[in-house]
Amino acid sequence: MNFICGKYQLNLTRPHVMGIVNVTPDSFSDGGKFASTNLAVEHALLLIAEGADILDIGGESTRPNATPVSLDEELSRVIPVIEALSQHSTVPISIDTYKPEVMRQAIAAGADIVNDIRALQEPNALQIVANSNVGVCLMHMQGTPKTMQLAPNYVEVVAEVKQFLIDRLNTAQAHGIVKNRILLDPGFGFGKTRAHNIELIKHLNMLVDIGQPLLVGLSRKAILGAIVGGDEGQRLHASIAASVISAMKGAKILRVHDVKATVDALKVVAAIQ
Ligand code: 9MG
Repeated sequence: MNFICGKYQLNLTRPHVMGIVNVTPDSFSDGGKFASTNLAVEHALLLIAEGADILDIGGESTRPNATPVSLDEELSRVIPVIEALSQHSTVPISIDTYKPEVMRQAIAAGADIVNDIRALQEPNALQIVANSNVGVCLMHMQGTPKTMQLAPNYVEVVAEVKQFLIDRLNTAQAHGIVKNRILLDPGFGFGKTRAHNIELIKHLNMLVDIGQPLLVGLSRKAILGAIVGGDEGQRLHASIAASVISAMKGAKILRVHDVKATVDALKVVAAIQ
């Protein structure tokens, strides 16, 4: 199973690790834009050294209840990081955004993948990706980050998420984005209760059956905190368990904060598989 993204072609026979690089004021430095760009690039290069197969660069928090940032602010956070990384990175660079203009400028700056929590539903997003050679991750979300955890509601969560992903896959293909450029993602924690998330992990095979590579992001998420307790910094072991279970159930890309630990855990999965 090959995933084509920009100048890269990833063979997803073994599970791959996407390392998270948040370029938000709380994640790096309070020493201004230049300092936070440098720290983000340094962090990204460390994740590559730890074995990351992909870097995911994000300038706006997508946590529940997060306040949106302006287009200009997001651009000023992520574009310098992508420009710098595109000179040095040996792995594909993903831009985590739902804003079409950020997609456009990130692709021009050297991004290889668009990771879109809104699955290219914003006006013009489909065209921007279609008119490029980047890969794309289409994610399911009910609501928006501001509202999504207020009252998530499904009759049959797995079937509904699956149908949404199939619809977005078909729409992307109809706009000229070929299948081997597309990843699908159930969007753990995005408009889902604990029960919904568990149901989705349990039945991940139903989403694997769509036939596209699945990306899973459970790293340090509240669902894991609800199971093991503790704050975000205390969810490493639970995150590793979640990555291992997801990979064993067929996920091909794991989006994580803790790259080295996940890479080691996934080597064990690959050896068994
Ligand atoms: C940006 N972001 C935060 N969580 C995510 C997840 O689970 N999947 C994807 N694709 N992106 C995410």
